Amino acid sequence: MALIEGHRAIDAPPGVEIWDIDPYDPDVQRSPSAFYAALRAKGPFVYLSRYGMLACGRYAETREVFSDHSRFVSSRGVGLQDFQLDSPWRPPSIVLEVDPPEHGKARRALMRALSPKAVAEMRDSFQIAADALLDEVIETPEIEAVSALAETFPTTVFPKAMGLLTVDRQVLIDYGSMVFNALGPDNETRRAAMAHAGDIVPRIAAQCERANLAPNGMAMTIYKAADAGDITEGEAGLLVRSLLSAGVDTTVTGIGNALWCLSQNPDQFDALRAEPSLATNAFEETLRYTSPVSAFCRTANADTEVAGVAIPEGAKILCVLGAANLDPGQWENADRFDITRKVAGHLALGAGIHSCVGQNLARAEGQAFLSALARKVARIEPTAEAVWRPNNAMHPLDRLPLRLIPA
Ligand code: OVM
Repeated sequence: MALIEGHRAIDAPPGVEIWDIDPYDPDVQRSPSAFYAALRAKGPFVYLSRYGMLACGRYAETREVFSDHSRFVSSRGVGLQDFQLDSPWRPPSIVLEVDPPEHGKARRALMRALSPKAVAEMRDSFQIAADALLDEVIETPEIEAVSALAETFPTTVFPKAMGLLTVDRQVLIDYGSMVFNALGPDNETRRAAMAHAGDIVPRIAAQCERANLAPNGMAMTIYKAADAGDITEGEAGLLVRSLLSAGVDTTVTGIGNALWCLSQNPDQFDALRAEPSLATNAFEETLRYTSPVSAFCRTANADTEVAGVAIPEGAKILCVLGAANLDPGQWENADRFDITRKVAGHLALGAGIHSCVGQNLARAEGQAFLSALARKVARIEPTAEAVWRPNNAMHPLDRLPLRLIPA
């Protein structure tokens, strides 16, 4: 049995085009739209010969595979490794990398911590922080917006919302990079992210401990579920680890990508300025248009079929959310960034039982940030080309040079 990147290579199913592209090639990752379009054009699935696996990028099949948790499981890993055949770099997440029925208990504990009510209580402080950050940044009109805004805002508000007492912003960002890049093959990008594991992993573990959490933060709500007997103390620690894994790089990327979208589409920024309440939908459209989480895998747990394609047990399927979110069969003027469009149904936050459990919190951050931007900035001008950062599961910016003209 041939293992490739920790999973069993399947043969190409009949009728599926064989494609030798590497979706994890840094050039593809920096500018993925041609890959997305070709993937959709080739059929409901392609066979990635380099990895002995399938990929999908049309909306219907991507949604079907991604949300059918009984046929396409998460417990065998949502990256290239099959956890039945190869051991992951860290103990598996008890919410991301697990199936029902175990999944439900962890998911419910997180849902309570991240409830609409809990998020609503944070909104005013997010808005104050966003307004203050923009007031400060706008003093120096020429900025590199990834570090000045996209990284700064979430790493200011998220640790406070969680109640982290010992915060190191860079450790949070670097750990997120490890978690997402680990989902790809053992390439240069993954190795670079993993190089710092020795320092970062123990520091993240410390940040997850009860003793290092404020009594009134969202993270402590998880430990309260342990006190109530709903989960164990060890499970509480792992769920706080999930919050730190999924809560920082995702929102950093969402906010950076929103700034990129608005800087590239001044008419849309004008529309936002004219109606700051469009901030919520502008953030949502950014999610559709740029898919901060660009692709996760599922694993077929038994022989099955989708769109007439035979999928064997053990097959890894790369679900390219970024391609589905730009499918012209699903979206009118799919490749236009339009902050007024009906954007419901996009797959940027997943679909089904594993859909992003932090989405209320992420949206609250995005909305506060874009609302501040709409009120405090008159114009956003690119001062140099944006540079995208290769990543094995996300589509983040590396550098975004901008000039912000005050309102
Ligand atoms: C986790 C987690 C959850 C969602 C995304 C993610 C790959 C990690 O539970 O650790 O990033």
